[in-house]
Amino acid sequence: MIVKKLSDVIGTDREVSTPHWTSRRLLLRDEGMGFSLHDTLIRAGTSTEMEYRHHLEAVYCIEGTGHVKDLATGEVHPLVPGTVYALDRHDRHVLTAVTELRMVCVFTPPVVGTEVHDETGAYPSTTGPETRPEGRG
Ligand code: 9YT
Repeated sequence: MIVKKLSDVIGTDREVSTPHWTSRRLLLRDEGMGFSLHDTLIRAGTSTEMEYRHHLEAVYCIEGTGHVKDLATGEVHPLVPGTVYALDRHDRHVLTAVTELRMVCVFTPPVVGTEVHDETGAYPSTTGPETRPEGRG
């Protein structure tokens, strides 16, 4: 059994920050669960366009308010604590934090650890030939 706390991750290389968010990566590929689990803070006032073409992601809002826009349909979904969205079609979307959002994020396949967004808003594939986690965040 793996047991750890958020405080075990903060201040380590499992805490990954960009100008828009800080992702505390509790479970990664190396833990062997088949998914990764992140406790992520999205900074108030930011909007981030993303498209995880190599991953599926579920995002559960536990603190804060904001909205997520589905760029395929134009629909805007409000986010309040207790709301989950799941990018089951690798959906291109814009996440906006009105106040700081705290989100529990699950990725499959799991992220390796240091990924930030590339210029398309994706994390690199860890199952194909393109395996180096790098990008602009
Ligand atoms: C909700 C979201 O996608 N935020 C960007 C950061 C990412 N989910 C992560 O690695 O925690």
